Amino acid sequence: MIKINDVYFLKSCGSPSQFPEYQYPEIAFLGRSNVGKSSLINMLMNRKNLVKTGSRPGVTRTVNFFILNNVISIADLPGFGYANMPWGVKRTFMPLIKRYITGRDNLKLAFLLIDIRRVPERRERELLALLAENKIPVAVILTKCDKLPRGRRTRNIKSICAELGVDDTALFPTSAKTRSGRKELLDLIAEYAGSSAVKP
Ligand SMILES: Nc1nc2c(ncn2[C@@H]2O[C@H](COP(=O)(O)OP(=O)(O)OP(=O)(O)O)[C@@H](O)[C@H]2O)c(=O)[nH]1
Ligand SMILES: [Mg+2]
Repeated sequence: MIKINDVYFLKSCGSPSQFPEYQYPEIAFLGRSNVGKSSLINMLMNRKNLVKTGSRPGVTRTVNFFILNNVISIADLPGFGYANMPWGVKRTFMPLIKRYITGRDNLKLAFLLIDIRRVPERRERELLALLAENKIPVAVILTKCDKLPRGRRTRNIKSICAELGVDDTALFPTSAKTRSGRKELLDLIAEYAGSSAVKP
């Protein structure tokens, strides 16, 4: 398990040309709006307000980069689905997310977050396919597990596995509220920390 010694916000980017250049291997947090990407980062990093979260979808509207322990970077992405922009325009961040996945050499591991109460849909399968094409390993993270009793949780995990065609060992149940699943994810992050950011 990686120990959180030092984590800081580096940069917020609305387009790929602004993405930071460095040698850190990067972990991306992907998933639909409101699934809990930003909350999970705060929970993992032991910080209440490192990243802004909110009850309405569309809180994160740029790619936000964080540096952990000076060895690994974390990218918090906007959700796919639609976000209500302040000036009353709806926009989808799917093109930005896809450009991030296909163009980001630093990207070493993707966390694809899925709300445990929902079945994965087309866009999640689309992202899994795009990540596979780009040879990026993926961990499927189930969020908001505190919202279901244990029996329903087990049933939903089964149907999510069936839908995605994966074994339940490929899924990581978590809760930002109860902090469950934190150790498993920090272990996974530790495996990638310190690896080279250069693609073979
Ligand atoms: N009960 C519960 N609520 C959660 C959990 N994780 C997130 N939430 C709530 O879900 C809402 C959305 O959380 P965010 O972390 O902002 O979600 P996001 O995926 O970053 O959303 P966007 O930035 O809009 O894409 C907030 O009201 C959080 O408090 C969880 O594990 N349990
Ligand atoms: Mg967010």
